[in-house]
Formats: sequence, structure tokens, C-alpha cells
Amino acid sequence: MSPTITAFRNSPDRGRGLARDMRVRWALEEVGQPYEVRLVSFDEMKDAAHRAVHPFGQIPTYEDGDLALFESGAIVLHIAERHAGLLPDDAGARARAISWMFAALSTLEPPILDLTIARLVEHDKPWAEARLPLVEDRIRGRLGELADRLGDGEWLDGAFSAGDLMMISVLFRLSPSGLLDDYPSLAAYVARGEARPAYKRAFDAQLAVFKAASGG
Ligand code: GTB
Repeated sequence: MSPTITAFRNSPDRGRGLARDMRVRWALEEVGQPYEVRLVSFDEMKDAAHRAVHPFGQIPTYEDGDLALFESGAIVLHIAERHAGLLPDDAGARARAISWMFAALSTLEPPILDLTIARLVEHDKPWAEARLPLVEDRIRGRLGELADRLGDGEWLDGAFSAGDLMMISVLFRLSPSGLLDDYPSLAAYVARGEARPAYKRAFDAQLAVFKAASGG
């Protein structure tokens, strides 16, 4: 049996691959694991049945036999641990790749999410204009540090890993902002991720959902 993941029935990102099912799809494509997708509406996400799997009523989830997981990081780590291709065999390199996954989720993603909230949710607040540059500066600080570490490397630590998959997925969320343009090595790093055949398959699959939902 293939695992089943959940994704938006009508993604507000209009198929741009910004929702967090994208990283799970990408991981499954990288390891060659076929999967099913259960599309859920915003209402269905808040149903008791969905909350039994995802306590916060969100996507993505992952179900495989008796196992039900939520949190994109935990799901990608689970996939990476059970299949070859996303974590190195060497114990130290494996632990470092997992560190990069955590860095993506807990050091880079929070300020990037703050920017989305500042632009989409808080834009009409009286303090929004003053806050936006502070949020952007926090992101720039992290991008500068990340660019320093990446240097002229292809990936963050040797071969492509789940750490890169998660970091690129998080950085990709900056695409609409143009902030990555000031960091050409990071923009190129994200582009290398997007060029991977597994990324393209995952992207096309989530885009097909949007196209079907919008009748196109
Ligand atoms: N920490 C969790 C994880 O990593 O899995 C966060 C999960 C999460 O935020 N899920 C969002 C969700 O279900 C979808 S991805 N939201 C519905 C809800 O909370 O009711 C976040 C997202 C949403 C929309 C866009 N967009 O339109 O561009 C991008 C990302």
C-alpha cells in the first residue's frame, strides 16, 4: 500500500508550490515512493476525523498503515529515514543533514513566515509599514549567514540531502518577495533544487490539483 498525504483541495497559492505538501511530495519523489493524495477543504481540515491525524487541523499529513504523522519536518524525516537517497549513511553526515532540516524549520522558516503574515495579514494595521523593514532585516541577516556557509558549494554539506530539500523548500517561500535576488548564490542554490527531476514531478503534481480545481 502506498502512503497517503493530504493537500489543499483549493490551495490559496494557486499552484505555485508554496504550501507545505510540496516538500512532502518532493521527498517522496526523490526516494521513488509512490503516494496517494487526499485533498481537503478548509472546512474538512477542521473536522474531527482530520484532527485525529492533525491536532491543529492543517495539511500536510501522512498515513501509512497504522502510522499517522503530521508536521512536514517529521514527515520528511520519516521518509528520509526509511528510504535510501535523502540521508547519508555516515552517522556524522546523517546527523548534520538532520541539523540542516531543523535549521530550515526553526531558524529560517519563522522569519520568512513572519514576512508572509506581515504582508498578507497585518498590512492594514497602523504599525504595518514600520514593522515590515524589521521583518525583512531579520530575514536578510539569516540569508547572509546561510550564504556565507554555503559559499560556492553545490549543497549545504556534501551530497544533496533532506537538509537541502527542507532548506530549499523554505527559501522557495521567499520567491514572491524578491528578497533572494540580493543573494545570488542562494538564488542559484534554490534553482538547483528546482531543477531536480523529483522536484519537477512534485511541482507538476500539485499544480495539476490547482488546474483541476479551477477547471483548467
Ligand atoms: N508546522 C506545520 C508543518 O510544517 O507541517 C505547518 C503546517 C501549515 O501551516 N499548514 C498550512 C495549513 O494547513 C498549509 S501550508 N493551513 C490551513 C490552516 O491552518 O487552517 C502554509 C501555506 C498556506 C498558504 C500558502 N500560500 O497561499 O501561499 C503558503 C503556505
